[in-house]
Amino acid sequence: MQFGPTEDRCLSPLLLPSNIAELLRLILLQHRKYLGQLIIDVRELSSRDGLTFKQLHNCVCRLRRALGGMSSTFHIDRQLDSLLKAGVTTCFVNLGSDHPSLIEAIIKGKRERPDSWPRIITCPSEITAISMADGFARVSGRPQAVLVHVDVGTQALGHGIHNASIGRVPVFIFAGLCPYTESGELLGSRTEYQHWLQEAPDQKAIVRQYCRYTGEIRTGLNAKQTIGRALQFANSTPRGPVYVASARETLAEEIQPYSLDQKQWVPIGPSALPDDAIQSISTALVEAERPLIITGYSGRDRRTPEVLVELVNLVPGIRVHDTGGSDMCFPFSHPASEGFRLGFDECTRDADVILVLDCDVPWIPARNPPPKNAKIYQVDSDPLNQQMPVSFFPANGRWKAESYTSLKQLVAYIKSDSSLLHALRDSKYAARKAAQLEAYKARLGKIAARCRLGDQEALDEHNVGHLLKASLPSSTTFVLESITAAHGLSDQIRPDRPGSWINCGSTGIGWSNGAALGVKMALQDLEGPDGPKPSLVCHVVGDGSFMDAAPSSAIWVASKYQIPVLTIVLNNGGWKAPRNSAELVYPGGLNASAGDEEMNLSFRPTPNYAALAEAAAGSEGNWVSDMRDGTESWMKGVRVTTVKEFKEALEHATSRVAEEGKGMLIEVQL
Ligand SMILES: Cc1ncc(C[n+]2csc(CCOP(=O)(O)OP(=O)(O)O)c2C)c(N)n1
Ligand SMILES: [Mg+2]
Repeated sequence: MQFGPTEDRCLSPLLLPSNIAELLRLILLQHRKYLGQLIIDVRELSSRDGLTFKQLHNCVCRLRRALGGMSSTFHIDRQLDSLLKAGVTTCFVNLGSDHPSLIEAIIKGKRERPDSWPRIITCPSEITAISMADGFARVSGRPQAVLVHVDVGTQALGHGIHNASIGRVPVFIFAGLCPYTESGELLGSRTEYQHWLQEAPDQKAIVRQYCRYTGEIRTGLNAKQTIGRALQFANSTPRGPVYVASARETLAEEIQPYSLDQKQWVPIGPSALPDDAIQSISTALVEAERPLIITGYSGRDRRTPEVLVELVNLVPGIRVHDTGGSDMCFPFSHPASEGFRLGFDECTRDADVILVLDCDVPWIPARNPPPKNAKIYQVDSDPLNQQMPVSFFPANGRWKAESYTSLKQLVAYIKSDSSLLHALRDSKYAARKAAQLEAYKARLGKIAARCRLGDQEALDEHNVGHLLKASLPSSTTFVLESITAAHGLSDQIRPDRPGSWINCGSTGIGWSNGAALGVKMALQDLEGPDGPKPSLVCHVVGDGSFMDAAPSSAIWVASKYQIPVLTIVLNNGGWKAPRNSAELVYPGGLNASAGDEEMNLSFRPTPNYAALAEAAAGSEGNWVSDMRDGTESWMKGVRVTTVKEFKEALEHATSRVAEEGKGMLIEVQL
């Protein structure tokens, strides 16, 4: 064996067995192009039995050090670097035996460049990790990274991946793959029992049908390109989750540092309506007798509600109905607002022209279909609902275009078309506007009448919504997962400000436990240390939803990383939604006379959610029911049953959460 002068010094004391020799030969072959003058005859290496893996590993490490002149670097290190350059600032991690190189890289990054290294958030449950990344992206528009452990961690993402996919949220997910070498052939090779047990035949298939892209990094040499491509898919409409996997040997591979020009790795730019579509939609809306716009996700782009208002103001009488409740798409305070109903509202029944704007389910065909002769136009980033096998909504015209760009086009066209402007001067438009205002006032009156606000009144979604609106600052951001209480809460909270109302928009319950934290983190980033006063995040969640997705994991994360959120748990004794579903299919069936217990919908006796929050956050166990007890635990849990108690709790919450930056959970017993 011959080495150059430096290497020789490092390796000469070693005696190596032949199997190590083979391993070294492979490593050196891998790096031959960097070594130049290095000449090796591995067959000359001596053999010695009984060398432990650790000793073997030490040999390899010494050899690596001997090759230090290569200035190589763990590719995983570059991978995190690549994410950073692509705008990923936070990694939500649930680590395992596939991640040693990642852990090394995390330590290295934290030590060497603590100020420019991604925040790494430890998430005891994967559903917390993906939901936090989901909530973060709904505010920032940027995907964050979720790192999970092989097949089991991928499966534990559970319904979080459905939520990101249906809810059109970009999330970058990375999972390790089992090592593909068994006997120490490469660094990263199998070292533990589970490495034989965690190799699913096709790990990516677990999530493929929910992802915009699934890929594998097979060599560190193009890791950045694979990540760049995945992020392009995540960020191109319809946005959604992407999944990249890589085996341990690949993650341990050493490569020459390289970088990509991020400016050349951009997603697809916004798409606009063609001229004929602009003309058809504009003309149809102006000429309609009962025009209706139905939306679901358009408010995700915070600029869109304002343009939608502009369009509606141009054509008096248009009504706007929000079906998804995913974002604040149109301000509730505008008389054209029909409010939020999950696909079921009577306003669809008499419309003669409908513009469906970024919406998956504009109506329920069996319950509130529009008239057969209604003219329907659809503008959506995914007009065919590509991942939904059955979705037969009719439309006279469909375009794959962005709602913000399209609305701007429609507004500009109407403003510049003299015949449309002339038509709009007809007195019927002013009359429609006046009638709309009257109908709106009558509706507000009905909504107000539903509240019972006496001190000793019991709580329901109406007075809870009313008190939230009345007591919390107007800058509050609501993150809601309130299921059967959602409509009532929306009527009372009446969201107006873009971004102030964030609802899942998909269906896997428990999303909000992590999402509310992600929302808060993203808002804090936007606000910055010298920015405006931090806005309060109020998380309102049904008891069933809360329990479904590792609440203790989310609360622990909130407490560890000091992410202050006000959580309101609506304790109505369990699930109400399945009762409604049963009644829709079997009105007057057995369900009509059955109690919750008989239907297996009851959580009674219910958990003590207030105590659960304190326990999960790690307080000392001195839980005291008086919320003003002055204890110093970061998380405070209280239970309320009357209007008076809830009012007092909210008063306390405003200073505790918004000003002191501490956590609080109010369990509302309905
Ligand atoms: C992961 C998941 N499991 C089950 C369901 C079915 N599901 C929809 S709503 C609901 C009840 C939610 O309970 P809660 O949050 O208490 O709301 P409530 O029905 O009481 O208003 C259930 C079980 C679902 N959508 N997602
Ligand atoms: Mg419930």
